[in-house]
Amino acid sequence: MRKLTLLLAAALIALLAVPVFADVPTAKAAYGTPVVDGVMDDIWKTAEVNKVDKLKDGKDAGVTAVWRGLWDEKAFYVYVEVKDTDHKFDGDVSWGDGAEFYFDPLDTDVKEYTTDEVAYFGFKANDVKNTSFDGTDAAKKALQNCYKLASVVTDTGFVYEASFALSSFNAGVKMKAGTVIGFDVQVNNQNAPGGSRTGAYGWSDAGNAAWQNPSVFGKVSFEKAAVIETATAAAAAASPAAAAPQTFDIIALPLAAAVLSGAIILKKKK
Ligand SMILES: [Ca+2]
Ligand SMILES: [Ca+2]
Repeated sequence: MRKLTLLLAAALIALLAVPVFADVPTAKAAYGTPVVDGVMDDIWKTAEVNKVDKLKDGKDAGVTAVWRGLWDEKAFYVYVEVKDTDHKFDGDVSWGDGAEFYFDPLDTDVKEYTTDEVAYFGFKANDVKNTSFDGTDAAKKALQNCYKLASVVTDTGFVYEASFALSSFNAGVKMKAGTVIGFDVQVNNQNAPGGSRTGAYGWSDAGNAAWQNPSVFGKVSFEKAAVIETATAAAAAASPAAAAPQTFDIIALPLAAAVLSGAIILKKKK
């Protein structure tokens, strides 16, 4: 009987230990520093790919999108690729083809935008200076002053690359491995005349609630730089142009790029 009581108590503790955010997605941001220009750096290839595929508003028009995250001691970086062949930018900022970035960098899970720890903004893909921020006055100003954003419009879609100096947004944010932030991406699509949004897709938020409720954001953890323990890889990365078989160069060059960017730390075997 005592054993059963103990088992029941353990089951109850396990249940209570399940975090309240269990239903929001989690993502990993790899370590490294890209150039914010809308062009994919090699370092982005080391980052996890996350789908922005929850239709949160309006109708699905076949638009698809993915995002990746990186971090370093200065900033959190985001790279979003959108496939959307019908470009329209009419009406309000949130109605035209574009995107929105949501932040809860201290992972507070608050349920409204009444604290300075949370804020978000949106923009149209063809004019990233045409923005719309929301949050407290202090939070909006802090977010406005901490980011860089580039957009590239092609026939087949849009690319957004951005940096967010989150410790300047809020001094309490620790830019180090193990940090977890609240974050979400929304992709807006317009493909009909009239200046209205056709539909919107979210990474985490599936109910068009993120603009009112930061607790629906997903979670992003800052991962440690990968460590590869090999003596030969270290030698190859230090001198990628050294005479070596061609097949080896194919591996050595991206490896060297990743090492230089900080995503991979080569450690000589002892
Ligand atoms: Ca870039
Ligand atoms: Ca569109």
